[in-house]
Amino acid sequence: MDWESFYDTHPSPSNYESIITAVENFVCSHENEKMVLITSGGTTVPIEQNTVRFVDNFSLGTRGSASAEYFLDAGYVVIFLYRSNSLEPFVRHFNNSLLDKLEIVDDKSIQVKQSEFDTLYPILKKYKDAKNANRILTVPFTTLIEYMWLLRGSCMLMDTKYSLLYLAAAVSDFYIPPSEMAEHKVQSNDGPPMIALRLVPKVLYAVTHIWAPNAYIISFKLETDYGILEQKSKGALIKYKHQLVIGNLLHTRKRNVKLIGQDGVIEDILLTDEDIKNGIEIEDLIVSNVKAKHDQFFKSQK
Ligand code: PAZ
Repeated sequence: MDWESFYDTHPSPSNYESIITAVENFVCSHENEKMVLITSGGTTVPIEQNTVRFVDNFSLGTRGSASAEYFLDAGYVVIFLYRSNSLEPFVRHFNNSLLDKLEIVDDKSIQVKQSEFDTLYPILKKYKDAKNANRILTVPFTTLIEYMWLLRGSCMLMDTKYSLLYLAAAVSDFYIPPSEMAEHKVQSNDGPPMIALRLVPKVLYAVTHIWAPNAYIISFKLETDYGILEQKSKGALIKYKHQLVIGNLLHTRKRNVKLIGQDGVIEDILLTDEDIKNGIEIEDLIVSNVKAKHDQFFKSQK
């Protein structure tokens, strides 16, 4: 199925109009400012219409949520299109540990432990500054179909040279069309289910040629076999003609990425054990590299 038929045959989510209106208002209130759309986390593929079970993937949303913070630091306005319940900017630092940082005072109030102040303050300050200045909009998705609609709607609102599309979500390549799904919970006493997965159409062509041809577009490529990473990344650049592919391997993605541009140059970003011990995050280096490339692109456009 091609991408046009996909949108013709899969209706938009029920809250689509209100979400896209919020994105549109956000975009309009930041005209002529550098803006990044970050996609983050994995899409789910339900196997029942009344969904009890779904196919998911490994992505935690670390790449996207950490990058969002560095893009804000770099002066970008951020639209964060993320898998519901995956990591979010700022909050990611405290997942599961927030309660340990608080204490009850005289059974009357709650305060941050003094020993936690230095950790919490800079993060909370950046979060409040970004929120109060309306510099970040978070847009959740869960299923593949929700993601596909929200990606299209957001990209179409960001078709300018000010926009950077940073497509880091782990999007399923396979799905079950709702028309072919069981309506109710699949029953084990009916025997092992025979589930036919269909291919999800590649929408990167539409992103780069139709929805946002004026934006600076970065796709991510994840592989598990080092031997095919470069070739697949270069293949994507040839096919979709966008500006940059960031390639990474499942088990080393937090310490090594490869940036591959249309000129064929491959830049390696590699963290040492020492960097990791010192709390350096690879997203910090990725974002400063990408910002420099977007600046150059921006200057070259009329
Ligand atoms: O979300 P995370 O930090 O656990 O992983 C990041 C990533 C590997 C999903 C991302 O860097 C990436 O490669 N996204 C594209 C995946 C793909 O090839 O579809």
